[in-house]
Amino acid sequence: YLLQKVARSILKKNMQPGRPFIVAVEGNIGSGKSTFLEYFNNFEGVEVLSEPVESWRNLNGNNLLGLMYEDPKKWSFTFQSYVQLTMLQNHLKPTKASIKLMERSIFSARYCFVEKMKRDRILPHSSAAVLDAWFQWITNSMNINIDLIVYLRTSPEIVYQRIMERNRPEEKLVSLEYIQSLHEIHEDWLNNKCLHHCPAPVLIINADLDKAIIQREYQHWKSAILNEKP
Ligand code: DCP
Repeated sequence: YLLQKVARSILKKNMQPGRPFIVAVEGNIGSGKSTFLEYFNNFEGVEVLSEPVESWRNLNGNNLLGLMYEDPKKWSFTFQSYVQLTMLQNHLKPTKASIKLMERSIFSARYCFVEKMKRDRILPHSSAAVLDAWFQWITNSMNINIDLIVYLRTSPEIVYQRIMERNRPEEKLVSLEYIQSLHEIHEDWLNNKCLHHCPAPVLIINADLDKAIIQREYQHWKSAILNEKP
């Protein structure tokens, strides 16, 4: 009877027994989130959920990412509404793996990108209020658990260079100013902790390091990221 009572109270607190350890990887555009995920995808018991950029580029033939960069005032609300939906789908996706590794989260969509669009008045108050109402309802009424945030911390100049080199057609319109300001917002949220609520402890990794040597850094933090017991 006592065991049943404990189990019930655990379930009530959304701490489902046996649920995976959930890690969200965050960082500026071009900070190396995909490379990080590729590295950790090789370990047993890890399920990687990449960001659904491809579906943002093709929703029934509509390139929402491209539209958002071409005419931000017209399309940012549409784009961020869809991002919020696809992020929620990733958060709620069941897994049998013991570690669920997610690229970004519903939180960075709201606290970094929507935040930036609000500050720049790209999103009018009315549209931001609708996105916020959805965000508040989702995060208050659903199990959006995150156990660890890995923050790939970079310098804006370095990621800007990488973005220019990878040459995604939609991102041709991204400016260094935009990247600098997104950097400050990530910093305030995850490093200075003075902006919005932080949903999990944060592990900061120096992601300015070159692709060839950053694996050493990943190796160094592997046991913390994969929640391995000593
Ligand atoms: N984006 C956005 N709003 C969001 C999430 C992403 O405008 N809520 C945009 C910014 C980029 C593209 O989507 O143009 C992908 O951004 P990410 O930083 O999420 O992914 P990257 O592919 O840049 O990651 P990395 O290079 O770190 O692997």
